[in-house]
Amino acid sequence: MKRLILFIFCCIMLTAFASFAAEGKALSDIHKASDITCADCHGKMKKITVDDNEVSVNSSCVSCHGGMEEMAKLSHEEINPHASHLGDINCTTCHKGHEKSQPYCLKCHSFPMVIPGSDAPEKKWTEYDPKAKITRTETTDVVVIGAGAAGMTAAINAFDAGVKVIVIEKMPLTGGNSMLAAGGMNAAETVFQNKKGIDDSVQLMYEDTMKGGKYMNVPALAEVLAKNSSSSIDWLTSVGADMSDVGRMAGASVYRTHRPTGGKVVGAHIAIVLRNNAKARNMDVRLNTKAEKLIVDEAGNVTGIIVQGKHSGTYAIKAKAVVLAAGGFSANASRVAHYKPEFAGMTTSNQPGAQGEGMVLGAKIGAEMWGMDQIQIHPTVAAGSRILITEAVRGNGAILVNYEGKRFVNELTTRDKASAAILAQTNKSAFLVFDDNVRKSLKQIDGYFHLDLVKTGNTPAELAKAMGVPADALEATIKTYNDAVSAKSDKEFGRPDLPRDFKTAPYIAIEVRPGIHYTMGGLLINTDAQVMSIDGTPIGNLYAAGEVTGGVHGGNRLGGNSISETITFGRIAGTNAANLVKSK
Ligand code: MEZ
Repeated sequence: MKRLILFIFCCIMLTAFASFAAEGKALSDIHKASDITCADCHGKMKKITVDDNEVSVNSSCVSCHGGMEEMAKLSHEEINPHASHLGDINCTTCHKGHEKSQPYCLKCHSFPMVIPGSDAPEKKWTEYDPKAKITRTETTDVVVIGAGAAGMTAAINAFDAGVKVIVIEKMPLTGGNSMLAAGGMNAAETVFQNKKGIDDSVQLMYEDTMKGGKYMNVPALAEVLAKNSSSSIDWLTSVGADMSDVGRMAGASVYRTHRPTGGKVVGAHIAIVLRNNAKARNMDVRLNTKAEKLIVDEAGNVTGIIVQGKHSGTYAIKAKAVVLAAGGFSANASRVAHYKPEFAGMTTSNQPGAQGEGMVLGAKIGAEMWGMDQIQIHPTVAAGSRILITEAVRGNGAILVNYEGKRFVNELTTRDKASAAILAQTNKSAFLVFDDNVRKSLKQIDGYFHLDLVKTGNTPAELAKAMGVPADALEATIKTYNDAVSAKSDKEFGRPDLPRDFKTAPYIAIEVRPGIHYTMGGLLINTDAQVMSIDGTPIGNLYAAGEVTGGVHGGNRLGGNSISETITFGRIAGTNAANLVKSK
């Protein structure tokens, strides 16, 4: 009965929404027209105030409409955002009361989806005004800027070391770009490699990382990455992550890319685990809160930050240590074009928040910037989209085929080389080609079907027709490749790992093009995750971790090393920040 009432209520609301959407109304107007008052959403108070996490309005949404699970059951559309991979996020991530509502996923995807209030005016962050009134000052031990994997890891480690932590995140949800990480996390000498009999070493991971980075990496940082990778897997496991599946990424000598069972997407899993850990500890994580400025004392030591809360305005947080974990700038097209004019106009695999403001905060107080023009393009972003087709698809067996129906590169070469090879082909694109056995080996491939990115055929010739490539050429390519798999040797291109031949229908293809994926440059740190200044000394009280930093990956990052970096340097930054606080 309760369900029926809820269903009828939602139908009435949706009908009302549909008619209002056409008139450009915000959600608050739509509610008002259904006799829902301000107090129904905001509670009875003399002056309406909304906290930056929008907790009270979210609980009002849930008390009327039900939570994500209930909402997911009401929708029978194929694309069901309430059942999405983002986990338990605020309703207000997508639905806004007084401004434009927009499904968060539409910032990157182009699903045919309109939600109530989607044609109301958009609210943007106001430009930082140095003269803005500081409305209040709070104090804490450690403040962490950014709630991606690096920031949340740093925050949880600092919190567990016994200090008071505030995390700020400008986006309406935690996860950052890490949430989109698909392939996995590189680590050497792990329990999971051991169980599978994989012979790997810290030294080999270090060498692969240096070679992949064209030996431009800061060696000591690459060493820290490799040395701590196994304990980072242990730490993630201890907080509830499943990193037990081990695959292989381009540029790696062995299977060392850890991910959840069945080859599920790693980033969303880790983001949800870290979010749940913060929740379980009742940590102070402030969404919709943007860092504006690092506060420094006369000696140049960082003593806090000035932030802008979406609702609460400009305020200061005084802290004994600050951890910058605000990510890279792959989604900042003009900044990318500034450093790499040849990448202008390219798509990106990144979430819209990846703008690089954290680097600017550091640069403004004299931080040393490392390799800002070292920008990585990922070879396989689905053509015409922002959807990354994980390297794990190639790792699990897919080949790259051009419009002439031929292979043209060792698919497991590094990203820079694979991208350059694709850009040299007809249409500057290529197809990932594989069979149903490869599909079954990697759970996340089902998502590409769901997103309608695949072409299929019951035979190689049928697939060729769907792709618009010559059938005889594709048939010959697949036969030659299958022979190479049987012979365990790829004479044509020297692919080092040939895990599966293609004999099981349906045959599958996804058209791909390179897209901006990762910025290797950023704030130079030392092995203690302290941010270095241009005069070569660490900046007092300032730590950094993740993509906001530069130097770990050199001139080209290996797939799977990013999540590895976020967890390892996040742990180091959080622990060292806490130790510093305790030593004061
Ligand atoms: O680390 C990455 O960027 C990665 C593994 C991406 C991917 O292709 O899945």
